[in-house]
Amino acid sequence: MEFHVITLFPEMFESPFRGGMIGRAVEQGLIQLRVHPLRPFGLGSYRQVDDAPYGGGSGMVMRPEPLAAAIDDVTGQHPGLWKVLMTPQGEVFGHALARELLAKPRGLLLVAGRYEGIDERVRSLFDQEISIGDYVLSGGELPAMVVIEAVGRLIPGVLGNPDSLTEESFAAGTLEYPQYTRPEEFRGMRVPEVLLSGDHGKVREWRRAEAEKRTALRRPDLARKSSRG
Ligand code: 9D3
Repeated sequence: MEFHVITLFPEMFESPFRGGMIGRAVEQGLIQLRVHPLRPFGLGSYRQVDDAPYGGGSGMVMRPEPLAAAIDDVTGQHPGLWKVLMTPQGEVFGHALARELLAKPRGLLLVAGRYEGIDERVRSLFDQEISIGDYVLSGGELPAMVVIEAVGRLIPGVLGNPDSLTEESFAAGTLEYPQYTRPEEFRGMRVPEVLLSGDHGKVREWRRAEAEKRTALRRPDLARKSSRG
């Protein structure tokens, strides 16, 4: 799958995707990640990409021309990309949205904004607007990386172990069951006896019940969703 990003800070995308699962998928050709700097599309000899807001106020707004030129350039070379603006005003990202983005056949173009926002007139150039949650970040770069990681790990072959996908807790709508490894006793706390019993049927039932309890207690919103199916 192809991921394209337009950003003023292309170097932010280097180290997070070098190692790890996504880096490996890029090396294997399962993911193509292309980061396109916005700066060369800036105006004048200073390559200006922002300006003061009409009507006054503090902060700067991204001018429409550089964004539009960068989007035209990328989509001219790669037709059919699903164009996403990363913005605090977007639809809140989650597992269901990750699955929808995975299904975009020509890949994704994620645009990361900076400053106080973008000129309202470039909104119409996008297919979708996405936020990663209700907290303030400095720009759309980290949100774009979150989307790339969450969608990327759903691509068949990207995860080492295919079991971990089918058991994915957010897909099932529950939190994970409690996990234990060695030693059998740590600071007086013992591993639940059932996990040492070797009875796989009992283990499965215990885990299901614990996951359900934990979800009801900590994430009643998820519990309601999963009991509705
Ligand atoms: C503090 C400024 N805010 C109120 C006037 C507006 C604002 C503008 C730009 C707040 C954040 C940003 C930069 N953030 C993003 O571009 C962004 C983001 C985020 O901040 N949180 C969650 N998801 C996203 S996606 C893009």
